Amino acid sequence: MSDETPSTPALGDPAAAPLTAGVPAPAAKVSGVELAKIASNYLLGDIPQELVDGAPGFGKASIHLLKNHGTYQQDDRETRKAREGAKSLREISFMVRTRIPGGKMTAAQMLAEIDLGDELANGTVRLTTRQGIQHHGIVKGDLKATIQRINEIQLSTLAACGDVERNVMCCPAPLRNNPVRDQMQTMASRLAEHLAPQTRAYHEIWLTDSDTGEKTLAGGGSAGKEIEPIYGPTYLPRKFKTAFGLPEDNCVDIYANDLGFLVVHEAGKILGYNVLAGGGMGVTPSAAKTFPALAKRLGFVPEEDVLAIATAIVEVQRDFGNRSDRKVARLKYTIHTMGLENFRAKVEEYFGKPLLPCHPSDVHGFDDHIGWHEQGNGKFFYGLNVENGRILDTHKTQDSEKHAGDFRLKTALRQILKEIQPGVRITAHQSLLFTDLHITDRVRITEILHAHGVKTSEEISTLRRWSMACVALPTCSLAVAESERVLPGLIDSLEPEVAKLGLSNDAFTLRMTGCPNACARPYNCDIGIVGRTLGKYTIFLGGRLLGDRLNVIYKDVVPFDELCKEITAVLACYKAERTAAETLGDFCHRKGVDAVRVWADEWLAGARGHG
Ligand code: SRM
Ligand code: SF4
Repeated sequence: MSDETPSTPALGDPAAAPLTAGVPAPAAKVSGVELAKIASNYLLGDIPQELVDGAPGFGKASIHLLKNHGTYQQDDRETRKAREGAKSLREISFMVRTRIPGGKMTAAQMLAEIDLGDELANGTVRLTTRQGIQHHGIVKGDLKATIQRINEIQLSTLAACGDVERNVMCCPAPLRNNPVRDQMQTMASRLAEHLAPQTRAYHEIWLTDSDTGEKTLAGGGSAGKEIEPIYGPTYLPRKFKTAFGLPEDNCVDIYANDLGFLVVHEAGKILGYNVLAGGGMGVTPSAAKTFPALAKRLGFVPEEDVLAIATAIVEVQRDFGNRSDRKVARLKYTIHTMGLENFRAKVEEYFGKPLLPCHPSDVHGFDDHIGWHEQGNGKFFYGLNVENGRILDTHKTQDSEKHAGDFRLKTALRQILKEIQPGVRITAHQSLLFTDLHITDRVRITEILHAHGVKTSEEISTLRRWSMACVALPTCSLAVAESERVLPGLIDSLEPEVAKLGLSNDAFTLRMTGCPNACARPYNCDIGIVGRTLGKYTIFLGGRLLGDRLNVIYKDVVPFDELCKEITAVLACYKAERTAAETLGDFCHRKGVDAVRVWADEWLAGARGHG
């Protein structure tokens, strides 16, 4: 990864953050969320009573606790206006997230998730940037049935959200000719299981029949026993995210995670893992103490020490993370506050031995696994690009008016899953892999997609393939601008401009979010577009496909309607001034955003003959 400091700061700046001697925040000042956790008896709280109290939603403490169970209380923000004069402006509904380690599923599980979306949610299914699945629009009365149905298919929502280890990401490519990926994927699943919360509250609330089930209290029945041996009663100060990736294929964006395991391998054998710690993207622009950060290279461990080092790091974060101010409670702030060397020493103390120095290997490649690939065992897998992860049937078009009324991805997927029964994997780019295919399935999958107005991955532009957007409006309570709903249109406008510049085959990442929380990881990609306020965005440049360098602000408060021309001008500059084989991100980083801005503004003003 690059240690160079950008010339123009990204949002927030580590240098501006306070250094407070590396000690935990005083217990007296713990945040409201911490108080809710302390009082909850291992995440039980008042959820059982409130679940059946007849009110449309939950109380404040339960809303916090419910996240750990995989659900968010939300409302469709667009219906608020229509409800003026009603008792409440918010028509409460719930988002439910399934945690799927490494995004690995069966066809039957995926079909069940699609059915669930139709029967209890809003009729769509959303693949996430962390290889999970979200449903929106679930009413309180259906929450238990939703979570039960997800558990019936051997998946879980426990710890999909909340102050715990979230979905463990792992490169999903099913390459059987190289045991490294299989072995790494198995390790990711083991770690997910190892770090899953142990509380009985989840089972008690969601999986016990409330009429006939035994009435226990989550922690109460096991007095004297350690309920949560790793987390303890207050879990972690904040969300915690882990990913497993390869140097030649950083498809999981390993440097954006709290904890990364970068596999070190030679001749088909895993030598061990480089351990990376303290990555995270979210920032609060009004709080200078917040900043996006890439994970730091901490040390190397042999395979047998993966669970132990992960436990040690989680426990250090548990004991030293900030529990009074949630804005600075992620591991990146703990490391910043303690200093990397103190943090490493503390981790080694918890680990019980010194860490070996990092192996020199680092990320140098990236594969989104889209398109047709041999698996290595005589079978194939196919990566289907799902635009922004949204699986639906719609009268809206995929990317042009030509196919209006014609786009039925959900129905196409149902047919593929039922007829061909492939293995399924979700990528960290909100897309799907169908695995274990026969050569003959290629024609049939293409037929099914076309019959439902869905383009194959080969038929979409490189630009669209490498783009992604977060959910944002209307469900996300933190969104200040549109994202998923407007990115396809922006790409429609950009495609002809990119073609005119002769850049249609150039791969660069374009990621959009509806606020600075950065759920589509816009701060380490080539072009980041981050919602600033309704209809206006900040453009970031200078990260790259490899995800190992943060980008910096290029222009701020740009109206949506101007994004196409602003990005086109940057691409024109890239086309004119790049060196051979230089990627967009590397070019912007080398030239510097200030110089790119001067060039692009002249181009837009016509001074360079093309404006
Ligand atoms: Fe996220 C909060 C959606 C990946 C950083 N994220 C949210 C919430 C739950 C909004 C809220 O708190 O009320 C969003 C739900 C919106 C909705 O209506 O569905 C939300 N985040 C998503 C998803 C669905 C985006 C997507 O389009 O795929 C992703 C779910 C992943 C999963 O399956 O677990 C998602 N979120 C991410 C990522 C990317 C990643 O993890 O690789 C990030 C940046 C990395 C990071 O964590 O730093 C991310 N989400 C945030 C943050 C900022 C955290 C921070 O440390 O500042 C928030 C806000 C918060 O936690 O306070 C947030
Ligand atoms: Fe919501 Fe912001 Fe995350 Fe987008 S980036 S889903 S707007 S929290």
